[in-house]
Amino acid sequence: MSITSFSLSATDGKARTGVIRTPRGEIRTPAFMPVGTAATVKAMLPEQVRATGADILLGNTYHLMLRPGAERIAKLGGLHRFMNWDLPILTDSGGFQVMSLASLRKLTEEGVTFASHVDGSRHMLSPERSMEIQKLLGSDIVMAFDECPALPADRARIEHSMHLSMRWAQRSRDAFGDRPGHMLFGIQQGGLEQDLRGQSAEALRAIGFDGYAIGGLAVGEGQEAMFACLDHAPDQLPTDKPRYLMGVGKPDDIVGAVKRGIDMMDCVLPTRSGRTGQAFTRHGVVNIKNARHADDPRPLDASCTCPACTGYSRAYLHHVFRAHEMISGMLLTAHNLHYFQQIMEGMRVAIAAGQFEAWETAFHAGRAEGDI
Ligand code: PRF
Ligand code: ZN
Repeated sequence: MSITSFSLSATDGKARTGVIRTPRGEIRTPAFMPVGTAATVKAMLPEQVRATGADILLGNTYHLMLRPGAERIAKLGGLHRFMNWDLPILTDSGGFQVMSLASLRKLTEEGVTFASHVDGSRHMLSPERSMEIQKLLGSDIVMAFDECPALPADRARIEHSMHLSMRWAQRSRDAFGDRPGHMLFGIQQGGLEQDLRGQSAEALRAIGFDGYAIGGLAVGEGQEAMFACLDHAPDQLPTDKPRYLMGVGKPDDIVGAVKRGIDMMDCVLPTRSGRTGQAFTRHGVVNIKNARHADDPRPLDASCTCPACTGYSRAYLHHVFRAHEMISGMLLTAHNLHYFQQIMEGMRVAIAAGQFEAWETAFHAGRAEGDI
């Protein structure tokens, strides 16, 4: 018996609900992972993140290797101890962040060398070094090292990149070795090309992983194209392992992904938007900086039980945002994370009851396009 496991308890259409078990705790799926890039979910204490309903956080190899350094975190007892979060952590492997944040990048078969966006210092990441860093951090779910081309890209570029990522997936598997209690996820690439996605899935299944991520989406292709890809990509992956859609998304992206068979997601949207004055609610998006909230005594969402909605008016949230008070980011982030976790909980309950379609209809019916 392995000490990590994934078990499905119900399916409804392609939507699934279940639980991933790890020595650090259980992850109820479908799961939304708040992003804790720099060993903090910005503006939130760990106990507040937990109170929103999160079972797992995402951390980043790229940011932590540059600052404060993986060896330093290891000496201080690992990432969980360092940031005071003792539940599961998934870490991304770094390649995707190198491509979006670092400069002077040089990509070879071996890996990628780059200059830090923090201080310009030069670094290297390879499948072997990424596995080493994620081990030093003490990550519970380790991601294989991959390369994600920006879309649009021509087919030859996507194909070459996918094959490179599959060779790196094998090297990640070999370097990860056997680590009881820790899981290694492979990452499917192949852009929007269904046959390349199929080849990528085959390569990953032949290597064998504890879970399978869908990478290379939500990189500018738009929701319609992403959903068209997700109409097939999850079906190409094993049914008995978790499927993780990386870097998604808006509430309706998340619901559409779960409907198509996705079990896990992460996105900076609820946290980043919280700091820029955008609140997601069951009725739509509220831009709290808008002057029409200045005298509004109502909460953001009267049916929400988060700290922002139970204690504060829109007028107050508007005031502290305009005054650049730190509590603005704290309250809106708490609300957004709470709302995202409520969506996940709603979907888990609906799938278990065989009511996903009715739940989805109600989800869309209550929402307005644009600001509310
Ligand atoms: N690969 C990795 N991390 C990612 C992505 C990817 O393709 C994406 C794409 N949406 C987000 N984060 N390793
Ligand atoms: Zn709220």
